Amino acid sequence: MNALDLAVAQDATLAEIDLPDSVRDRLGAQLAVVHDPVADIDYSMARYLQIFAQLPTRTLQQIQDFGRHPDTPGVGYVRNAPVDAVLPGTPADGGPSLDKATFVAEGVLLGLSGLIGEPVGFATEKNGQLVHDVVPVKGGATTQTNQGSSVFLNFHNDIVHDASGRYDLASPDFLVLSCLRADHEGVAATYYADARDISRALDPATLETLRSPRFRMNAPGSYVRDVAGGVDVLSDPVPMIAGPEHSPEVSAAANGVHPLDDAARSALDRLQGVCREVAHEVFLRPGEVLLINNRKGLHARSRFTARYDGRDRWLQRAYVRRTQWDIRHRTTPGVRRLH
Ligand SMILES: O=C(O)CCC(=O)C(=O)O
Ligand SMILES: [Fe+2]
Repeated sequence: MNALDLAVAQDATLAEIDLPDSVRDRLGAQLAVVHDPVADIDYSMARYLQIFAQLPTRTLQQIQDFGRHPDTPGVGYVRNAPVDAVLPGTPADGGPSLDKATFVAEGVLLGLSGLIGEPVGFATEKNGQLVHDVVPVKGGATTQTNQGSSVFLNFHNDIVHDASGRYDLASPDFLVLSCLRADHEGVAATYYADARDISRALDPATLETLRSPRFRMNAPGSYVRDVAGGVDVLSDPVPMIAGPEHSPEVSAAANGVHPLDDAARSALDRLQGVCREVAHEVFLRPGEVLLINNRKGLHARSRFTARYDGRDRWLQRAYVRRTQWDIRHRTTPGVRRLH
């Protein structure tokens, strides 16, 4: 079903983390008795830290290294995490689910998030929630958003509109995607293209163009729709790839990148092509989690068929910052973690 012919995983940019059954069961038993974590999130994060501290030391280190070092992989694939004993229907309309009786999935999502940074919410994304439901939504099936299903969601990173004119500054350092339910056919793939692999695969002239400030990012679809009345809000001209050759940062808006000239337009097309060539491909299943570095690489999603029958694909997502200090100008008074 999948039309993409993608390279086999290159281990330097993908970290594979398999939890032993005994660890899964121990985590699952402890997470099953934690109530809705969002009600007292700082307490819950402390509790999750205690629980996840029981991971095998090397696994714990691998996840911490993923969060703290520039030279570690851009994507981490965690398998065999515990799941909720009973899973209600996939929420409609982008969530949230009101029927979840246990919070094991939330614990896995936020517990892993806490090992690499701090989960944060953005007022213009999923109402500022800390736990996002990524589910297909009928009205959004063909959009370049997390609601889509019938179109390929192009390689992008999750950016945040900011009054500074730079949308990469306030954006999450990481996103964590945890699978609660796969799509009906099991064909939905998530892709990750690391900027190091992208840079190696590009010809020098294209790379130089992508490294020059000849692109304007459109603000996220939710911002354009809910705040800007449907009118595009473009960033200042920025490069798409920046930083030292050994640790490049890449940024591409899902809601459209506006190239400033013809060379920039071709470079942008080439970037999407190269991403497909170098990307890691993951078919997320329940109990599997992707830790995605939102600066080291771009992610994408294949098409899949949604039925809107309460059994569609369901991911939970968290946005994670290493620190909230640099985005304190956006803080909502009295509501910590909301920007
Ligand atoms: O559905 C996926 O696999 C990825 C969706 C996505 O890009 C996101 O949630 O930010
Ligand atoms: Fe995304």
